[in-house]
Amino acid sequence: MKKINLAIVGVTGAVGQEFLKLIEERNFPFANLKMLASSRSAGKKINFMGKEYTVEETTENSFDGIDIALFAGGSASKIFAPAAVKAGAVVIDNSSTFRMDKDVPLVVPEVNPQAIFRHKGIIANPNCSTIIMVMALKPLYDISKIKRIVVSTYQAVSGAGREGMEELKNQLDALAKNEKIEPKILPVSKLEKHYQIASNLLPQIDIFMDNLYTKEEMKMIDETKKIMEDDEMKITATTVRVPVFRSHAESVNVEFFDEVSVESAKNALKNFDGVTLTDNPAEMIYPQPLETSGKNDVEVGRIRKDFSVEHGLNFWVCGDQIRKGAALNALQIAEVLIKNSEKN
Ligand code: 3JM
Repeated sequence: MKKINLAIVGVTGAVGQEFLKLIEERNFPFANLKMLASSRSAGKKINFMGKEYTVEETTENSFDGIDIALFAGGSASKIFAPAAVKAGAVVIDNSSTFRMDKDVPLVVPEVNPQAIFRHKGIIANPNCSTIIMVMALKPLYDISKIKRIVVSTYQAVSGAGREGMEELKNQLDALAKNEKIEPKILPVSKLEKHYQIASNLLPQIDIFMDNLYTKEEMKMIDETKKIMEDDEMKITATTVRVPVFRSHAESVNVEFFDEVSVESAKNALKNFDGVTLTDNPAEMIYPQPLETSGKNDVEVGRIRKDFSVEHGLNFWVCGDQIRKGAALNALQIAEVLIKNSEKN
C-alpha cells in the first residue's frame, strides 16, 4: 500500500491509544505520523514502533502536508476538522459533530463502502453502538428489508473514555473495601450531577433531548437509517450504561418484511466480514463483553424467532466499542481510501 502522512488528533485518549495499537497490528502504511492532542498533553513522549514521538498541541496549522487526519473524537473535531480539510487532508472523524451532514458520508466499510467516495474532505465514523448494531443488521437486511427495530443497549464505561474506566475501577475498589463512593464522571451530561455505576445501571448516555430520548438513542436511530440508506425503516432505542469495563452489548429485535429463518440468518452472519457467529445454546455459547474485548469482530448469538410478529427475529450482539466501535472502523475507512488512491 502507498505510504501516507498521518495525523492523529486526541492521541492520548482511549480511542487515540487504540489507533496506535491497530496501526502497528495492521501494518498500516504511514510515512510520517503526527501525534496531536490538547495543550494539556502537549510535550508528552510516546514510544511507538521503536521511535519516540512528542505529542504536539493541535492548532489550525498542524495539518500542512497531512494526507489523512484521524480525529479520535470530542470537541476538537468542530474546531480543527475544517482547518485540516483546508490544508488538504481527508478527515476521518469519530465525533458526532458532522455525522448527519448531507455532505458527510457516514461509513461502516463492511456495510456502505460506496459512500466513502462521496466525501468532500470529511468522512464520519458512526457512534459505537450504531456500528456494532449495523454490522449484524446488514447481512440480515440483504435477505429481507427491515420494517422495524427495537434495540436496548448495555454499554461499557469505556464509552466515556479512560476516565469512565478509572471511575468504575475506583468505585469497585471502594465497594470491596466498604468505603464511601463519590461518583465523579457518569453519566456524562451538561449538569454537574453524577451517579454510582458500580453495582448499578444508568439509563442515560449523553444528554436528554426535548423528545425525552437521550442523544445517544437519537444517534442510533438517525445514524442507522443513514448508513443503511433507508429512511422508512422504523427504529426505537433505549441506551443504558452498565458496570462493564469494555465492549458494548445490545439486545436487538427486528421485524422484517419477508421471512428470515434462524438458519438463513445464521448463515448470512457467519459469511459476513467482521462478524463472528457465537451461537450454540445447547453448549451455552453466546457473545459476552469479556470475550469480545480486544477483538476486532462483532459477535452475534441468541438468534431466535420473535413469535409475537409475522417475520421477527431477536438477537444479541457484542463488540469492542473502542475497536470496531471507533478506532478500527476509522482505520478501515483510511485503508479503503489508500487502496483506492493507488488505483488512480
Ligand atoms: C461518544 O466532547 C464531546 O461532546 C464528546 C461526546 C461523545 C460522543 C459524541 O457525541 O461525539 C462521547 C462519546 C460520542 C459519539 O460517538 O457519538
